[in-house]
Amino acid sequence: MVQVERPTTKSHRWTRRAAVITAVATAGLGLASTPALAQPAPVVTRAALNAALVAGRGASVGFAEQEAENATTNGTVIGPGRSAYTLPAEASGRSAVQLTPGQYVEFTLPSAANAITVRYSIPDTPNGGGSTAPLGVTVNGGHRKTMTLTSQYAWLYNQYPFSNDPNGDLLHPDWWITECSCVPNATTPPPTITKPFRPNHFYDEQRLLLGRTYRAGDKVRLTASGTPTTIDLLDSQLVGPPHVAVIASNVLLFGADPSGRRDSADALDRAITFAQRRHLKVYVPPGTYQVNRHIVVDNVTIEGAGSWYTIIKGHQVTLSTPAPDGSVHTGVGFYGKDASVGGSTNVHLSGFAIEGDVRERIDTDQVNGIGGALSNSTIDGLYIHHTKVGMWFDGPMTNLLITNNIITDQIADGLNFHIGVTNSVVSNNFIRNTGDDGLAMWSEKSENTNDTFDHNTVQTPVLANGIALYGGTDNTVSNNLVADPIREGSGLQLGSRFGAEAFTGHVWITNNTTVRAGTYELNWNIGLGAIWIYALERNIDADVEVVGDNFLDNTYNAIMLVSDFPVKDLYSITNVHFKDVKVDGTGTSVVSARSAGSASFENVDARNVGAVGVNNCGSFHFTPAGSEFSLTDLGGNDGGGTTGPWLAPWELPNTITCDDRPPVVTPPPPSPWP
Ligand SMILES: [Ca+2]
Repeated sequence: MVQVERPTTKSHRWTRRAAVITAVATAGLGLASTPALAQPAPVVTRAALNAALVAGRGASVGFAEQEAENATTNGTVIGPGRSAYTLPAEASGRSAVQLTPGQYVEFTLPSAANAITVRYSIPDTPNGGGSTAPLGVTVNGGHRKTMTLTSQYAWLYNQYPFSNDPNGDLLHPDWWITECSCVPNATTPPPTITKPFRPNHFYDEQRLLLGRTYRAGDKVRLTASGTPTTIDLLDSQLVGPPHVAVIASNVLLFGADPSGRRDSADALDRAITFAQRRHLKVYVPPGTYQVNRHIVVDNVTIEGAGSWYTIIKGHQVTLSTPAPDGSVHTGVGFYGKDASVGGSTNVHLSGFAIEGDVRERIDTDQVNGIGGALSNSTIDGLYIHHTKVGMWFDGPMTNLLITNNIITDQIADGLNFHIGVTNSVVSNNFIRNTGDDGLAMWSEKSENTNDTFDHNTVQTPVLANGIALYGGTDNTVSNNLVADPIREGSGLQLGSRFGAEAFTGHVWITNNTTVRAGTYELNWNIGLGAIWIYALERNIDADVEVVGDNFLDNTYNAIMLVSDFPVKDLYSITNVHFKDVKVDGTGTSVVSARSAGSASFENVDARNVGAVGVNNCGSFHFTPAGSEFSLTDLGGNDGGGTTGPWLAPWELPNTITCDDRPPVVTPPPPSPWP
């Protein structure tokens, strides 16, 4: 992969430039340099971390990310805070800036830019459904533009599958809930349920081409007007000129409307048919194209001018009768043929945006950005926004390469390999604000085999996990960066659940970094681990190799191995191996074991550990023989925290140290490891 210039490099360069300006100014005035003349250097981070801490991990992206809480503002910084259902918890870095109308946050560009992405939240309407509000954008005090922010795609409430109604009663009064530690409709007197119940999914993001290129050091100011506005971060970048394909089946020649006024779905179909007959690719020039259904793709190449220029945008459409697959809506999406009719092959999609219109979660609806079965295919450089799942594949299928895409603001997963997806790679993609797992492999009915998630960045999934594997054979999760999972999930999960086939062969979890994971699990009322290995429906006994991973600033634990209490005597977790792992900061323990089984540890170094290094409950029988979970010390496991070395001899091999809810000791921020 091409290594692009890291934001820290840009930041240093800007600092030097600022120093030169300051020197010239002070020389002219004959004054000594004073702090008042120095410009504050822009703070560029990755997932709110010093980029040096995550070098080589996560996606290499064309934009620089700046957190609002590090910028100049006359508003109010909120957070940091990690409690679900709050604005700070869902913000990158668990902090943001709140503006009342007239207040601003101002970012200093770290490098030349002609485009920005703003991640923000504005309030919902009292009865749900969302509203819009203007946001003023100026550069160096001029060049005023207005973004129209919306909360129509944000703000969900209540229990699965969630609701847009802030005033609704519980969707499942027969489910146990943690808020009352009870089953509400089986409780007398009935508990009082606070409304809105479990508000979440507060943020959305929006892109803006600035219309010209500004320089490093120029100041982008965002000013709220009309409504209180929370700004989480700003991404800035220099977007290159539109890609032009001359020899192609151009959709304009088949009646597509780049103004977005007329429906262009049929025109795209005609351009695809022509391209297939003449062995051409399809080209979609700059413009916004209205498409309100699936475009079925097979044996075709479709190129846009780049995701900032070519926008395929649709309304959600209610079907008059449900589709055979159970959908009650349709919407914009590019779909391979269903695997039951052989799937599609040789499909290549690149360089466009898919803007959906999905505002509620209906799991039977096929309203995903990309769907169906795509073998021997590539998907590169798309921006997918406001669909249910960015990319959801139902195999069997094989040999799909997914690179350099951005998937944000989804109702459910970012990407899911479902049912027998094999020999496929997901690399260098950026995922933010999903309503379920960011990246998942779900081996339901048949195994996903020999797939890789490599060098992706996943930020702020508001529910579930950054990256999750549910069963499968010989799959790899490597070099990813996962930040800020919020509830009912964590950074990385290996789960035998959701009807998945067993893990078999090897599972490689290699050189990933998580930060601010190890979340609170509200249904269990305990803290999870940044990596969460969960035997719910089967044993986990494949060769699991966790090597070279860094778990930073864990809210609770770094590592959790658990079998749910009702099945604790049925399933175990064995054959898990941790090597060359760094743990920097845990609110509680390095390892929490709540299962029978075993794991080995070699060169697992930890510091700033807030509780006993190993919280070992085993399978909760507490016999004189010790815990049902044993640890093997293969050497080099150094460091610790408040209670001494994290892997002390007295803990080995299976000393019971079980403590459900140890106090949380907030660690210092992550820092370079000597
Ligand atoms: Ca932030």
